[in-house]
Amino acid sequence: METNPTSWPAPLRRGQLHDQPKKNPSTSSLAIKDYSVDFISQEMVQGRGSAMAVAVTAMLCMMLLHFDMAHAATYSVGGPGGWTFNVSGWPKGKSFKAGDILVFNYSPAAHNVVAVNRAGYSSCSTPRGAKVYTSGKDRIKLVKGQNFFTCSFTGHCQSGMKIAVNAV
Ligand SMILES: [Cu+2]
Repeated sequence: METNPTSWPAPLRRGQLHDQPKKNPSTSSLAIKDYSVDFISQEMVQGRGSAMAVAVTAMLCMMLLHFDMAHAATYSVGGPGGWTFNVSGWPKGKSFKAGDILVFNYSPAAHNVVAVNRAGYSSCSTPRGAKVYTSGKDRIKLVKGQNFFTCSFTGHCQSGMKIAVNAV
């Protein structure tokens, strides 16, 4: 064997890694251990350590973002068109959670937002004591279950200016 006891175990270069255990079978476990330490240090030198740090940071950001989204989402009712006629199909296909915010954008001269119950939604009537919003940029937090909103300007609800949103 050509092992030199005075120089071994010395840090291995990458080219030597596979050969060393075969050359010295009696100390192969020690050689492999040395290999591992050397391998990690080379990874750090080659920048893979920083790549890992970037990956971990990215994952943490995604988790935070995900948490924030799960916490509360904000929706503009009606999309770019805002709160207007024939908006009743807007909630379809979307999933809402309690605590999500609906933003109603509209001209206060032309419309309003009324939080109604199921009967008010169905018959386009305004229950006594219903909360009426008139800012034109109302932000309304969804409660768990069904949330119903209409516009109480004459004929508007009948023209599809109403939404039913189920929040889980
Ligand atoms: Cu209206």
